[in-house]
Amino acid sequence: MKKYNFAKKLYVITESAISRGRSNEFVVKEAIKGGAKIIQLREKQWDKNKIKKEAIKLLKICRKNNVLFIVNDYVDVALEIGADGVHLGQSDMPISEARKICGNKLIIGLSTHSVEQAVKADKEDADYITIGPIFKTRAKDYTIGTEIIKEILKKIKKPLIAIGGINKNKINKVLNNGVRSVAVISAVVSAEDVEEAARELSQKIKNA
Ligand code: TZP
Ligand code: MG
Repeated sequence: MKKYNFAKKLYVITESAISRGRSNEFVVKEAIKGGAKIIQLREKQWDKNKIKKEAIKLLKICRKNNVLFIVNDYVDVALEIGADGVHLGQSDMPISEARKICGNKLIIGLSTHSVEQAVKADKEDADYITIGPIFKTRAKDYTIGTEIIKEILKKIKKPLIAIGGINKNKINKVLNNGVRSVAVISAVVSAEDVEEAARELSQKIKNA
């Protein structure tokens, strides 16, 4: 497993369709200026070839800035381009299979949506776990709330990252429940001032 300290990091995920017509490259550069420390390329509507080309560009930006770069869904793309990691969901290939393919070359993140899933993920070979959607988000049709965070933190050892509907007004609610890192899409990529939005969130994470 690659060593990385996930504590107190702002994790920004791309979604070009809600980035106000700005490129992922632009958004990622601005987010990094504002303090984002982990970037994930996540474009659910794109084919693998387009994702690979984009991943190569974003990886370059992340490398220059000493920022972690994760590819959503595609273990093979992440490996081929030399990304830092891959992020998988509950319906993607099992973590054990992904680990067989990538060995220790990639960080593996896993999305979870309940205490049970998070506890199970903690026993598997994932390097970090996301939990969400905490608040209402356009991406999902349910929410799990903030209380679950405390319960999960008591039961797991791996780094936990909260996601889903988190913005500058709500971030303290998740940080107050003990989570140390936060992942966002719209709060940063859809912001008029991407850099400033990332800075405000990063500051709140640092101060927590
Ligand atoms: N997984 C759980 S919620 C979510 C994902 C990918 C979407 C988060 O987007 P936003 O805009 O930060 O609510
Ligand atoms: Mg997936």
